[in-house]
Parts: sequence; structure tokens; C-alpha cells
Amino acid sequence: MNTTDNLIPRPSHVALLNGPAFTLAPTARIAASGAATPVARQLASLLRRGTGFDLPTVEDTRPGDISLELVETFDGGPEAYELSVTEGGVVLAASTPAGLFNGVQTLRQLFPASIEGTDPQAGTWVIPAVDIADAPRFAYRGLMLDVARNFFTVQEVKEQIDVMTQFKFNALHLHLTDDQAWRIEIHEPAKNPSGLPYAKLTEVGGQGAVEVSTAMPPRGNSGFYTQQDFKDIQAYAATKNVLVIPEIDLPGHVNAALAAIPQLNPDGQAKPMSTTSEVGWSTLTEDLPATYEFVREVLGQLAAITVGPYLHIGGDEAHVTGHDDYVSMVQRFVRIGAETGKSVVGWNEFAAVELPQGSVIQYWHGDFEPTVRQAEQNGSRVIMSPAANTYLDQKYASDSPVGLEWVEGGPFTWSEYYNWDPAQGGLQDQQILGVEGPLWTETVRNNQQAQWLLYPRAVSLAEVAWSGQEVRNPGDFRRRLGALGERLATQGVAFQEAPDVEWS
Ligand code: TNX
Repeated sequence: MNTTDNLIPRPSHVALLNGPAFTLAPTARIAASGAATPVARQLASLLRRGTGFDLPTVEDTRPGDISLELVETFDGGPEAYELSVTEGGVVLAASTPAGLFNGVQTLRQLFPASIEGTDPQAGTWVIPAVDIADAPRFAYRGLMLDVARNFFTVQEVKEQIDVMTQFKFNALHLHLTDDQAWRIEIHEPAKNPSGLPYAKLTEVGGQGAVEVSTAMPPRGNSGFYTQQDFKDIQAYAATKNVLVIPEIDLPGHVNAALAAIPQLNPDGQAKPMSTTSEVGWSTLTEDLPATYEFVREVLGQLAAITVGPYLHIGGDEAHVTGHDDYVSMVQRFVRIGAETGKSVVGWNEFAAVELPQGSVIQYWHGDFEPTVRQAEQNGSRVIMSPAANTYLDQKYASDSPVGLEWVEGGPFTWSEYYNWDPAQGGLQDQQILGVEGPLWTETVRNNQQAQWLLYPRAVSLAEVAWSGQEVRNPGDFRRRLGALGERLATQGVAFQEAPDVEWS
């Protein structure tokens, strides 16, 4: 077995060549020009750490170099790449920087795990001669971080991006608001007919967090992102081919907003903040004009600072919103969302309303039929997050120190998150935008706990989202996970050492 057998996610085509291997020499350079240069610089800095080599980025190519090439036409779409390794050098080709970035993640895994060390390691850096041609099955390969129940600093979010992107994830959904807290700054608008105190959303709502007695510590962290922070996260994410999808959860999961803005309550009285982890007990009010004024302002400001095409408006677990009120409100919210120019995303409950062109349904739980119907009738695309195959907050075992255990079929390890096909219930691949694993954080207090819940299960999801069913195989994946252990450990990433995996 060599590193070409251990790649995760598994590429579409891997052909070992008979020729001699490539050895990265201390004199090697990383060659690239134009839009390929930033990716080349990232590769150079990655390889410099573990090797201690200079690895300058240059424009010309010599034997022994790694060269990154942008080529015009390419099979497999914008994220595809081809990697050719021979004794004479490494050539990585793609039609976009995103494709090159994906290829770099593959190339990293072809070197011994010690290359991931933070200081120079002794060793020879050899890669077998190989041809790889690879392209993703789905365009959207995401993780979700619930920054509402527990706040994660900008730095912590960036660290999560660093780890996830080595598995070719390209979407980070930030769950910015919930009952316990409001995490995104909303400026005082010039036009404010009802005089809503938007600054209070973060002044009051930003102080909140969840409290769960078994979590360590019981109370979550508080804080919020300024609009500038949110831009910074997106700018960093963009360098790693990640799109950020912000969520404002409506019309349920809104207690923090009701506590900040008295006018959102029928009696005009602000609600008290709450730390409970109960769900489904708060709602906006259908017949209050302030409701729509608020939603329009918040979605408008958020859309204006969001780089990507998606705006997530929640829609889940509105258990105390009457059905008619739910339909009436959400029908207006999706239109307000679409008027910002973004594609509206919502949890599958929102498939109960007429969705604007280009909407995206995130299926997590319950009746699948409305999701499939909307996909068939109006071309809405689907993000697959079925709880029993993707919920990264669920416990590994009933005595796990962190995690929840409400999803039926648990406890859940890497295999439940691997052994499923997103194309199900009549949905075809073209109707599926992709796959996302949500990390709810009722019991999570820092990145280490988050990583331990994420890995290795998120790695299963990465392969489900990237690799075609025809190259996937649970036994082989289990073996490759084992080989990944040393790499994660060298990176200092916390992960659950699943007992059925032989960890390296
Ligand atoms: C359900 S999943 C929720 C969240 C909770 C989660 C805990 C979804 C759309 N809503 O509010 O955090 O369960 O697993």
C-alpha cells in the first residue's frame, strides 16, 4: 500500500505508472503564473513547514519542480483537476484556481503524513509515479457551524476552515441566530419607520448562549461578528475555495431577536433572554408590520455583505407558529429574500410555501415528499442533510462526553455517515446541489470538542459529497481512514478513534 491508495475523498481515476517515483528535492520550486500563483503560494507554504525546503514560487518550470497550470478547457467542470506525477516533476492542471486548490489537497496526501508537521521533519519526500483525473460528484460540499448556541471567534472559524478544506469541502454554513443568541451586527438603517433598535440585536442578543448541565463548561461562549468580521471570514474562506452561507433562522428560533427588539412582540414588551436548549417555543408574529420591516432590513444588510449566492432563512421547528401563519409569513420571507438577489435556502419545512426560482431546500428530517415535489415541479435544488446520516452533533456512543442523542438509529459513527447515497426517494443527482453536515453546538464549547465530533465523521461526508458511488467502498474507506489517523494527529486535529478502525 502506498499513499495513492489512501486518498480521501477517493478520486474518480487513479492510474499508477510503471516509471520511477518523484522525489521532492531541496532545490525544487513551485511554478505558476497569473491566477494560479496564490494557490502555488499556499502549496509552497504547506510543504515548507514539514520539509524545511525553500520552495520558491516561480514562473518558469525546470525538471524537479511542481507546476500548477490553468488550462482553458477541461472535463468535469470548474472544480476538476488532473495531477501527473513522474520522476521528472509534478504537473497539476485545472481550468480554475478552485480546481487547482482541490488538486493541491490531493497532492498533500500523496506525501508521507510527516509533511504535515509544523516544523521540519527528517525524511525523503517521495511520491509514486501516478496519473490522477478527478472531479466532484456534487457542487456543494458543506459543513454547518452553529455559532448561536456557542460562539466561535473569527480565529476559531478560520481554524475549522483550515481543517475541513483538506477534504475538499467548499461550503461553510453559519447558523448565526437562534433562541439563545444573535451573532451578526445589523447597522442602524437610514430608513427606520418603526424605530426598531437594531443595535440591541448584538448588544443584548450577542451576550446570550446556551446552557446545558452536561456540557463542559455548561454555559456556551458569547460574542458576535461585526459586519467587518463576517467579511473577514468570507475573504479567508475564499482563499480556500469555501463559500460562506449565512443563516437567519425565521420565523421560529427567534427568542434573542424578541428579547432585543420589543416591537417584534404583540404586547410590545421585550422577552427575557433564555439559555434553554429546548427548541420550537418562539415565533415571529404574522400580523405585525414590524415583523416584515425587520426581516427586510436584516436580510437586506446580510445579502449586501454576503459574497456567495445563497441566503439561508431557516424555517425549521416553528412549533408554536400556527400553520396558516407559518405559510403566510414564510411566503413573504422567501420573496423578501429573493428580492435581495440571492438564492433563498431553507430547512425542508419551508417547502410548504411556493418557492421562488432558484431556491434551495435543505432536507434534514421528516416528510421528504414536499422536497421532492418542489424539486420536480419548480426546479428547486436540494442540499441533503438527513439527520441520521449527517448530524455531526450526535453522540458516538451513549456515554460520549459531548453530543446529543435524539436522532433515531444512533449512536452514529463514521459508517452511518458513509453508508448512504444522497440520491434517494426519487431525487436524481442533477436535482441535488450537494451534501452538508450540520454541527449544532448545544454541548460544544471549543474547537477541540467541535473537531472531535466532526472527525472522522465529516471525512465520511466529504467522500459522499465528492466521490461517485462507483468508486466508494466501506471496507476500503475504513482502511483509508485508518491511514489518515497519523495525518490528523500530526496536524493536531482532535478526532474520535473509532474502535472498528485500525488507526495508523
Ligand atoms: C434540531 S436541525 C434543530 C436545531 C437543534 C438540533 C439539535 C434543525 C433544523 N433544527 O435547532 O440544534 O436539532 O440536534
